[in-house]
Amino acid sequence: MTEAAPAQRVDHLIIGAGFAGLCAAIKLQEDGERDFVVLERGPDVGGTWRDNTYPGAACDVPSQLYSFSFARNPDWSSSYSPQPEIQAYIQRVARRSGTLDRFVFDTTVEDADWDDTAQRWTVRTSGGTWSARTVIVGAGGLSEPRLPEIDGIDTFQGTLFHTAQWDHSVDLTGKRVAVIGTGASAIQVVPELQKIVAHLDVYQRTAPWVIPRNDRTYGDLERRALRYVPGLQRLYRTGVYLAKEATVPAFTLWPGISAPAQKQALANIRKGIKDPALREKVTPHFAFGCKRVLISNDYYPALAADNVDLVTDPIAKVTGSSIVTADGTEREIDVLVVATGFYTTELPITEHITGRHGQTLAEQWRDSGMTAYKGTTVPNFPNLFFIVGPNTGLGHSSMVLMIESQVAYIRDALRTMRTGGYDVVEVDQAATDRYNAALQGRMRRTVWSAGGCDSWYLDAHGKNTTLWPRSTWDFRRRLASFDPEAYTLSRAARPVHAREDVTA
Ligand code: N01
Repeated sequence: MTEAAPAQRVDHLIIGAGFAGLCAAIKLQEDGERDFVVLERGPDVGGTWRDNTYPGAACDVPSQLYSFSFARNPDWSSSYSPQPEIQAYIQRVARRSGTLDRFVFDTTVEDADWDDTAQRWTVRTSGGTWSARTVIVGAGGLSEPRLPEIDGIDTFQGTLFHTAQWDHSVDLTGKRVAVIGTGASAIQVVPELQKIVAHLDVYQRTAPWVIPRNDRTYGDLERRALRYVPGLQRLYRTGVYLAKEATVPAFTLWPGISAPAQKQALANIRKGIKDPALREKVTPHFAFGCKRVLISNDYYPALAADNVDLVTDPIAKVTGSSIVTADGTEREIDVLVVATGFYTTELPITEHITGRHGQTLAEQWRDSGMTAYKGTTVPNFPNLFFIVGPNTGLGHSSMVLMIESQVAYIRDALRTMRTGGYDVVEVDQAATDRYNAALQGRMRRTVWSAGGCDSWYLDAHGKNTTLWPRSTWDFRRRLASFDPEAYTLSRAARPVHAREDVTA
């Protein structure tokens, strides 16, 4: 029997090389840290923007907000960037940051266990074992595709793939294709498929709210101005940021104020679809904003096209070559595209992270649902930090803003450990409970909870464990500096409650 190779030791181990992991790597390096590694299961940086390559994939958040504040991009081609541009941006930032030599690609984290004796994490991966003092999880909130559980789907003999795992080797031209789902991914891919397939069936379970896209191409002059006029891009970005933040109360306090936007969405239906029966089918029956508000100019016209059917009868089963709906209708297809979203409230990675008492994160969260302190730290999981953790998602703006806030907080935590000579930092249960009680109290009033819909924001108990119910500015303020009074910090031998002894 061959002996297992010894674990490679690092100070910090980052999981994931998307916006989150990359931001953490860049900022750790800025702080003078070099003893860290970024493990990435894919072959490149980019995360969700590397994976989602379906036709039409683009950002539904304005481009100006979809970049790091420390690496603004004057070169976006339009106000909503297509996926290839975002992926190229992430690659460029990674290359220029000088951190890429710390990235290990094609390496999947299999298990991460806290070793209370060594006071370190043991991280087993497809490429060997690592021992790290701290682990930063930037594995993404929308990174695990969810396949629908439909009777017979595993017997389908044609080609089947998820939008996040697009099979570019399949030529869809002239094929009979079905798309299951009508969320953000579906409404982007449907218009592209409609142009090339022989026939498209779109299976809708719940009609989404869709407002016009209002996209605009940036001219050469405009791009030059953004690049060379001092302060212009910052000003533009601030304007877009404030416009987005102004919509927060419509989601969190007074849903009534989104009435004009809802009117716009209804007008969008009338503009795109002439057939009254089809208009009725696509008209949502829940409050505007309860599910993610989608933006598109070409989704409704695509549904109205002669080669497209919108199917609203529930799917009964999938056969070897068709989809059968509850009314008994059988529709033959060659290719089945599932646009059914992601695991969001039961993140698969949590089954593989084991804390102080031998319990996995998934086990700890089984009854409570995902809960963390400031979306970042979890009791019983020392020296573990989440980026895009529980209740850090947004219904209105760019996740990059949240990522930067969390990374600032983590940096300050590490700085506190460094300067105070602490080996272990662990958030207190009481602080976590207080934080989440306030957060969930706030959540009750939001349109996501009270708007009469089911969505990926809610877990199996109907609890919203994914979104942040305030402004991004508020989140940033709360995470601006590490708050040791919510933690127990300890040196190798004796635990010290932060309140007793914090010099940082
Ligand atoms: O996934 P979704 P998505 N049978 O969960 C339906 C981000 N994103 O990939 O509404 C039949 O929103 C489901 O129906 P219902 C963005 O944050 C961003 O589209 O649950 N149907 C729904 O219609 C977004 O919110 C961009 O009744 C089934 C759809 O599948 C998030 O990713 C672009 C079903 C799933 O919609 C997820 O979007 C794309 C079943 N068994 C995505 N199961 C940007 O532009 C599910 N559905 C930045």
